[in-house]
Amino acid sequence: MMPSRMGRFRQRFSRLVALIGALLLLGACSLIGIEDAPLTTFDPAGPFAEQIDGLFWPVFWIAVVVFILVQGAILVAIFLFRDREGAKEAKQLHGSPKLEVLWTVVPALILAVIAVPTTAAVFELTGCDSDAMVIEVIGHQWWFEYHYPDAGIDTANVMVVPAGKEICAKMTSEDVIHNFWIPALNGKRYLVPGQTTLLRLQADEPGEFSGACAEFCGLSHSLMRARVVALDQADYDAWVADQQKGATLPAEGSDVYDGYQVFLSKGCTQCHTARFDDESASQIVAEGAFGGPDLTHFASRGTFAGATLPEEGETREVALKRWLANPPNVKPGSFMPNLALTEQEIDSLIAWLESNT
Ligand code: HEC
Ligand SMILES: [Cu+2]
Repeated sequence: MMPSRMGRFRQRFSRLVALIGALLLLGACSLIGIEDAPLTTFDPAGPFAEQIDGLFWPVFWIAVVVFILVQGAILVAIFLFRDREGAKEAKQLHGSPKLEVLWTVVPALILAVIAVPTTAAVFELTGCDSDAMVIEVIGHQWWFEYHYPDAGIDTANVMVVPAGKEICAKMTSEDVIHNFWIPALNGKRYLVPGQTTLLRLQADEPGEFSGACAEFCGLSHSLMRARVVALDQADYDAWVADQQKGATLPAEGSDVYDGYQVFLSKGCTQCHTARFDDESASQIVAEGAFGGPDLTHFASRGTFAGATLPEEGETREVALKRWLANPPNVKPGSFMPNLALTEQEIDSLIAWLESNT
């Protein structure tokens, strides 16, 4: 006999539900399979991320218990009171004040208990210790700038920190709202134009930690990433000493010198600062003026263009060629324009940029 229209609909519907269920299950498995998930929150590397992790698990297990109790009660009710031959009619009732009070009060109590450590954590994670080391974080479309007020360092894309020390990130934005997020070190926090927001960060051990802008901020939002590199104290001190120096002014006649000349003549200095050991040669973009990353120590940074380049498997040279040839092609909407450089100019520029260690 052909199944009725209703029967066919039911069959299709239950197949669809099964398919969606299977896809969700597979999706969950694939997350478990990612060994090297750079934005995982389950791999805290310091006390602040640990505090969040420490909140997540108890709340998760409370939710699991509630889920099992509620789903179990539904299954038991379905089984015990199913329609079958000779079953008595169940007791018919309307409302049960006792039960209703119970299932209102119990969840309210659970939520109240969870709210206490959660609310405390929200304040603790965003208020800095008074002796923490300050790094100013400035959001730009689409890269993060880092300013070290005590050391007088200005850098971009890679925030270098001493391991085992608390950092107080004092954050703001030059354009739209951004959000700074390094999952291994703390939760997310907004960067708001005209305001200063605080976020404490600490990595217990030396290492590299990935992050991203976590608030939609325009065309290349997905290409606004961040990286924190934690060094032990001696390496950190050496890094600071290095960054405080100016770049070496290239000697005339070298390939590096040609690149430096391109930098001077192609309008790069309108947006990019480069400080030199001979200070009279330094090209400085005024603080607060529109511009791009400081290029004085460009080659000391493991990544550039909003911590997106070079891509995996790509050399710095290839990535730089792509970038200098047409920035908006690499990052849609980029405020670094296509400057119509020749291949020769690009090669020279790369030689100069990569000499700025
Ligand atoms: C109108 C301003 C402007 C001009 C002119 C300009 N740039 Fe840029 N540049 C930027 C901005 C903004 C960024 C950051 C783009 C991003 O990551 O989204 C950038 C990024 C870069 C980067 C990557 C730096 C890093 O650490 O991420 C390099 C290298 C660079 N520019 C070199 C040059 C050179 C060389 C010239 C001249 C040929 C030049 N720029 C001209 C605005 C400019
Ligand atoms: Cu952003």
